[in-house]
Amino acid sequence: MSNISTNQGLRNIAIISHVDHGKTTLVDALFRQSGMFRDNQEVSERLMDNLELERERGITIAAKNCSVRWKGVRINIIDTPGHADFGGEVERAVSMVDGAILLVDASEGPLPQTRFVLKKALDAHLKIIVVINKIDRPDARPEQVLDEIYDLLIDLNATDDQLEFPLLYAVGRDGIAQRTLEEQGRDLHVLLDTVLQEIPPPSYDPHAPFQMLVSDLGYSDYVGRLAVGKIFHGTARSRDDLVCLGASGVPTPLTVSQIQVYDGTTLRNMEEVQPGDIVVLAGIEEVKIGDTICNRERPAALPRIMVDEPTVSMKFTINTSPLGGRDGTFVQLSRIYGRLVKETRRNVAIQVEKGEERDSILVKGRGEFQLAILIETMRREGYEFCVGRPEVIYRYENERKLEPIERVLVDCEARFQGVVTEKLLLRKGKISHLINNGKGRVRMEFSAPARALIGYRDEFLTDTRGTGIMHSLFDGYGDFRGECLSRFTGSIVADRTGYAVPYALFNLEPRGRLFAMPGDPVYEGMIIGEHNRGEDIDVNPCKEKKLSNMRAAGKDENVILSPVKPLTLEQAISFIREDELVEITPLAVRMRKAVLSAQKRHTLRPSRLKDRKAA
Ligand SMILES: Nc1nc2c(ncn2[C@@H]2O[C@H](COP(=O)(O)OP(=O)(O)OP(=O)(O)O)[C@@H](O)[C@H]2O)c(=O)[nH]1
Ligand SMILES: [Mg+2]
Repeated sequence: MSNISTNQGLRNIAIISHVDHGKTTLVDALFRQSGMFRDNQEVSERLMDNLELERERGITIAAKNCSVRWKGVRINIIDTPGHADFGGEVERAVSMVDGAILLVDASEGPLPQTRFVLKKALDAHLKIIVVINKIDRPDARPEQVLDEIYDLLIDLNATDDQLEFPLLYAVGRDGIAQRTLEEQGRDLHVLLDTVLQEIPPPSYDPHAPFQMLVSDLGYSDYVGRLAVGKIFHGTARSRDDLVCLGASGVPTPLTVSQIQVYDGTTLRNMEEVQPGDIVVLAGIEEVKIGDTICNRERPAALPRIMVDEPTVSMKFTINTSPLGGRDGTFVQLSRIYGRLVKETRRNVAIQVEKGEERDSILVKGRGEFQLAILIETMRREGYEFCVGRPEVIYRYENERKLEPIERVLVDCEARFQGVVTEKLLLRKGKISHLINNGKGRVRMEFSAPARALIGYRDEFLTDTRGTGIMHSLFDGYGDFRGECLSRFTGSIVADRTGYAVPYALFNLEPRGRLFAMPGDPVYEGMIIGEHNRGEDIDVNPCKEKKLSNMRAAGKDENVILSPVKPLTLEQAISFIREDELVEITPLAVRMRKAVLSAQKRHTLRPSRLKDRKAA
């Protein structure tokens, strides 16, 4: 009696790569060529990037399922994000598939996140198809990139089997793939054929009862909570009575109210679903990612999805600023907490707990960018709150303090090598590799504490005049490398409530970089600029010029101010220091001291009394 069958009519794959190597664009082309659209149908670019923030920023944030049909086989495809902060999405995706297409940019070659996603795929024993993409780039160097891919696989201890990967070259944007560099591909048929030949169809035990691993959650206005995942064994029909096994192992009974499969970018209702398929099941409200939905008579849990631990945390509090509570619909701590808990149900890489101090919530994730995206999403939903500086999560091992370390890859013009090295050493970085290609650019690799990199990216871009490329990847925990400042400048802080006026701002310009513009509301304790020096200064941004009889009043308004670039949410989050907060409302992002009153601040830190005198 055979214990293994395969579902020949199906393939499940994930598309993985470093950020921007062309995953979502390739999925578009696969849709077009598998006959999903009418010939004349208008189809938007990067169809799978359907979240508002994804379209605005041109990146994928959440992994998403879809399917194409090829030669009678339905191929379930998961488009994953390439940005390191959304790595949890990749971990979720590999739990649903039997193979992966690894895209590597023909010019950039494997980068830190290529390593991360490839490691996840190898650990999950997925069959890998390597596609060297964007060979149309004028600076493409596919032969070298192939060598680098081998090096990477060897470095990741790939087996001989894994080293014999099927290889294709592609221009995803034009919908072209080919087996060799010489031939001129015309379409993606060779890629689709390779998927059918090389990726094993899902296998299952024909005698085992129904078992499905919940890898994603959704919501429908009609049927409520949706559980998304792969059926490992067995079949299910609408109205079946099943159970859900949570982390505690206690079974919760459920009746299937609807069951669907992916059909292109939409869902199709099914009467019965087959083993190996990725399905969307309705009928249970209380379900979490990692749970197993299975048969009532013989319930057995599948291993829960393993995700990396969060490395960064941020404190959320209610907005206590004088301007607080005006724009937001949801301002109470309980509402903010409820929304954050809801996020953890969908997003396996985020954790939420009540903070140590009263009225605070601790949110943990993989990076400050991931948390910034969450904050931006909440703000657009009408939430209002304050957040503190992102802090890395330390670990302790027998008295040893450990901190998250990143592997940092820098590619910049040789003339900037000095300044970049200096800045990274200042941030407790250590250089591990330096390659000068002799053509004016250098590649350097550092290992640096994650905490020191928060906020460094902007500085790096300024230092390299926007031409430098920097990638970083979490590289495990290492010994704490000692204190270092997060920012070497102080803040320019407003000392009263009012509106900023041109005359006062003009006079403050020599003190540093201003963020406030004339007419902006300000309050005591609000940060309106970055001080040139290390300490804070309290200033009066509302001060009008004293009118004298000698001059016409209007003249004072005629000062010419330097253009001001207000900080974006992400910049603000990485700008603030430990004793500062970012105030977030649906309409504004402001920075402030945690303690607003100047007097209280200065009694807290007597050493700063002199700052006040300076002002
Ligand atoms: N030259 C060239 N550019 C391409 C090709 N495919 C995609 N691009 C461009 O590369 C950029 C990134 O494309 P995406 O498809 O969003 O990349 P992605 O891998 O999905 O990015 P993330 O999901 O954010 O990791 C876009 O500007 C595309 O137009 C290609 O074959 N050749
Ligand atoms: Mg994408």
